Amino acid sequence: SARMHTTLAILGGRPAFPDPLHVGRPNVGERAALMRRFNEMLDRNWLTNDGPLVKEFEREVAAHAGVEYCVAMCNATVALEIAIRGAGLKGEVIVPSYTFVATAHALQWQEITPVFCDIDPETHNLDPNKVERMVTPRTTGIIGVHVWGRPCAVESLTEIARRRNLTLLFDAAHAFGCSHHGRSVGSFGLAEVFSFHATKFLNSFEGGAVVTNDGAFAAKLRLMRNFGFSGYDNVIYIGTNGKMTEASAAMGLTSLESLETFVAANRRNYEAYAAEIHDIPGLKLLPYDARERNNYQYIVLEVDARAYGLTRDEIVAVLHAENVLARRYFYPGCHRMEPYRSYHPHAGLLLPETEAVAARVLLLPTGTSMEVEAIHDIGRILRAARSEVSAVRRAIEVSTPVVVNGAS
Ligand code: T4K
Repeated sequence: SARMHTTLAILGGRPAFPDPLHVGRPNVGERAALMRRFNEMLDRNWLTNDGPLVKEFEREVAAHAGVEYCVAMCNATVALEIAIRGAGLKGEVIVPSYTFVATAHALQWQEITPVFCDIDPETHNLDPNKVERMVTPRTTGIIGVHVWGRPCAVESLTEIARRRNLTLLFDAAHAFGCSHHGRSVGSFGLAEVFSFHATKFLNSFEGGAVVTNDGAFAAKLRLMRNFGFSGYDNVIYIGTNGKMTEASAAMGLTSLESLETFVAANRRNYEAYAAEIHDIPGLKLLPYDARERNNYQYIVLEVDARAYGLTRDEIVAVLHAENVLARRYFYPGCHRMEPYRSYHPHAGLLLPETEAVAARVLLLPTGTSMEVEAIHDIGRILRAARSEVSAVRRAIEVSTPVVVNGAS
């Protein structure tokens, strides 16, 4: 771990950390178990196409999520695309803009219009009170996102979907291992989609899955994942290649065996950050509901620029100078990314809370590779920056070239 120097790096001191601390360092389980699975896989010479490790991983994920069916995929973006297509969504689908752009792209990729709905600033998730007014005659569905693994307003969305005859899916990319009112995320709506990307709580290098209790839907997705093949020569749907490899399933199964270790590390980090941050004016650590199961995978800080004295972006500059690579997820919101920005240039007018949250959030490094001592150092940096606000601001002003709109 790093020693703290008295001078902040942005003011000319040496960076607190010699090597970058990333948001999204993978959690890796037992290496020997992974290598054993790789060897067995190579001995079998069965590498993909619904192999035994993928089948085992699907059973395990379904059991963890408390659902009947799991269809593993190559990543969550393709899993979303296949679930959306399998559910027959078309026209318009209501989604938050405050999400990773993949949620919107999975729709637009198949010419379905994502209609961006504003969020509740407390939860960072779809505001159910604003969802219904986004419904038009072209609306066919709603995709709720459990941002940071904190479940969205499942009951209200379910009720709106039922009343307006809409299909409800959930992007649960962040929420493997989390619960809502004691029930595991995975069984809400028609289906939910997990991501097992390297940066996620549970990783399979790349990977994703659709989980559902609807057997016919699961069977359909299974065919669509494999080009629509039903048996050797018989194609009965349009399909794509969404298959998970055996190597990914080997990693996923190995990760599953260490889930408790991952949660414990994340939780320890979360508590260490909470202890550092609770008395710094202008900074708030987004809480997890202690009555639920959480994976504590994201350390989400909200900056009140007036109370702290520096803006979120200025704090990010301070941290980056120290080699703490804080991230601004999901700035600036999908509606400010292409092609959505060009299609709907005024979407922001309906998304005031999305814009406000995207302007004040930053994510800090956590996970099994993060040490508590480093979190103490980050706490000291955040306190030091607050006591030297004007010097920090001057340093940023002279070092940051004026960015001309449109120039890269
Ligand atoms: N829905 C939601 C709500 C999502 O958040 C995501 C993905 C999806 C859907 C789609 O799921 P997938 O199709 O990916 O399964 C990252 C991830 O690539 C992405 O999976 C994730 N959300 C998103 C929130 O974050 P980037 O572009 O920020 O990734 P990148 O390359 O900057 O990686 C983050 C940091 O992690 C790096 O700075 C370094 C570190 N890292 C990364 C990798 C891959 C490592 O240390 N080792 C590694 O192997 O999108």
